[in-house]
Amino acid sequence: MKMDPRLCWLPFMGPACEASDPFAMAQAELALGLASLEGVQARVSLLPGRGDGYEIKKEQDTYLVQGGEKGALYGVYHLLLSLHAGECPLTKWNEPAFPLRMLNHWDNMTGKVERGYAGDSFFYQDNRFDYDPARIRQYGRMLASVGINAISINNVNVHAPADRLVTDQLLPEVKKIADILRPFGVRLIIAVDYALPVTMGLKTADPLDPAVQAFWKKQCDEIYACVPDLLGFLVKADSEFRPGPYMYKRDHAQGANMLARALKPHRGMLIWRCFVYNCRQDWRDHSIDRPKAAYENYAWLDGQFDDNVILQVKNGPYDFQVREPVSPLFYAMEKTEKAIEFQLAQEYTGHQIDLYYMAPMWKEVMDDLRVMPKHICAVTNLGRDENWTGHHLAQANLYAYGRLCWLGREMDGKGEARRWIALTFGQHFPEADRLLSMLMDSREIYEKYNAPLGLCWMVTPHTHYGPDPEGYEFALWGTFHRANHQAVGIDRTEKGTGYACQYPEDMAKMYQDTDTCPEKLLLFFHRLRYDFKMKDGRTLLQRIYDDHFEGAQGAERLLSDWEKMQPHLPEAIYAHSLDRFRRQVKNAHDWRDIINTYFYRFTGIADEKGRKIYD
Ligand code: GCW
Repeated sequence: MKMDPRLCWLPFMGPACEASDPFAMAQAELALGLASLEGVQARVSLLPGRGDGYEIKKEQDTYLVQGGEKGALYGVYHLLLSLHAGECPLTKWNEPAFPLRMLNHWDNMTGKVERGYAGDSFFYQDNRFDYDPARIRQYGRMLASVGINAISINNVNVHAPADRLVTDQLLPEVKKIADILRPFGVRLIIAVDYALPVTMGLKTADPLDPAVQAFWKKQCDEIYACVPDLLGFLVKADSEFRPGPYMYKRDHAQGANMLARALKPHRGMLIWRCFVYNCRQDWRDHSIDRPKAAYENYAWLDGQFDDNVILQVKNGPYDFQVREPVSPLFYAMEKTEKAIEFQLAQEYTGHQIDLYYMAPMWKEVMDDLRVMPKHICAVTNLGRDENWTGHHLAQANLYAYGRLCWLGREMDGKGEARRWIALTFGQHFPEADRLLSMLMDSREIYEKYNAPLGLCWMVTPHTHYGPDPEGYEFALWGTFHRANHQAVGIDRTEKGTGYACQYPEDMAKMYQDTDTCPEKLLLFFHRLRYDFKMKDGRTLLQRIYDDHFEGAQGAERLLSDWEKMQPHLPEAIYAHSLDRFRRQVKNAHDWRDIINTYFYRFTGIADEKGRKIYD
């Protein structure tokens, strides 16, 4: 049996409507949505100039959705989703926590998605646009239903021919996508290649060169003539072999402002990623420490960026690892607008094979942030697969991410998971509680069988699935743990690399002291002996063993829980995810055995509980 291609948390609506603008879409979607709800009456009206906000009242027997240009549409989805989830839809005036609520596609025009685990791109194939407009509309609906309002449509690693998306060669195609998504309130962003002027015939891409400035100005004039509401550009510069201003001995404010000035007359934004680090590091050299890189490259530039520049910073200082502290850049650069970047694509969190519900992690990040970045972004987990996300349950991450964008700190990950289950599997799904526990436990389970206590990077190089404790240890990416027979980890205190000192003083103090450093981050900040005593009296080594046995058991439990749900699930969904849970168990066993053996071989110390650790 094939899965329904529209399968998502809006299964009750059928194909998405076509309409000229978000308010017309709100009216059309409301009419369509009401057809699936017997006896419900509702109207939607526009409050001009009120943007993304909305409220929902009830007058006699009729729900009244009132909202701004996009708000009316968000309000309609709020009404429909609430009713389908069995919740009261009434709400007072409601506005999103972040003005820009973005997704980044890492889609290449070949059709391959970098770090994509849900099939090929649904925009491109064979180096050209190739999509089903109905599916793009359905995508627009999914985005609007949770309030996401901007997407970048190509990989930040811009490979030809995607570098031409900003030229007349491909702009007409970009326009078509923009036209489909505009009525859903979704604006496009294009990832640009900093070296484009050179590819197109100039001698240089130096941001201070007048010819380069004129080039981008002309390009922007052309772009905005074609797509007048393009949100702007996204740039990965001087990172992992991408070109950038450093090639011309210019700093990143000079580099970013040049593009920002070309965009400015069109009210375009320049989104500049801060994922800049030395990716050719020698393991013998202890003087550089990769997590320090973003702060070192950017903090000193505070106040120098134009007002239409947004710095996009990954949530942690490394790279979407299972457990990292919040990037210190979020506590610096007060005068600079920032966006926080998460990764829904499960690059380091199980490839959408292993179950990993992210909302609890986002919640921790939000709690640790003192000042909220102004905007929010995430790398998508989407592809051409019929269920959009590879693992059907990974859809919960896209849904919850939208809710995070809307609610910010107020988002309740458990409540959103419950709501997603009700919408996807029905309000009266008898296994809702079991599924909810599976989602809520999934992060801890995964973390336990992965690299211990914030150590990071014990993953198979390149693919990033499965364990390989020394896979990166002598490689050039700057991701070392330096385990030996006595100790493991990098000392990142002031006595070590000094990374911890990039935080505000009180936080630096907390992280530097093993008594106050959160246990889950101990090996991120400290180099510890295996006999280090944890708070509960266990040794570090025993804690590592215990976590790995428990994590693997957790994965087995997820599988058996899923098996118990079989009678209540559509066969195709059951079978599809069953296969993933089986693969997850195998993965968890590999992690458990390889990590435990790795440390056992160094220490020669057996598990206190006598469980099997291989020689
Ligand atoms: O985590 C790394 C990924 C790269 C990615 C890069 C980035 C798009 O392994 O595939 O490139 O991050 O964020 O730019």
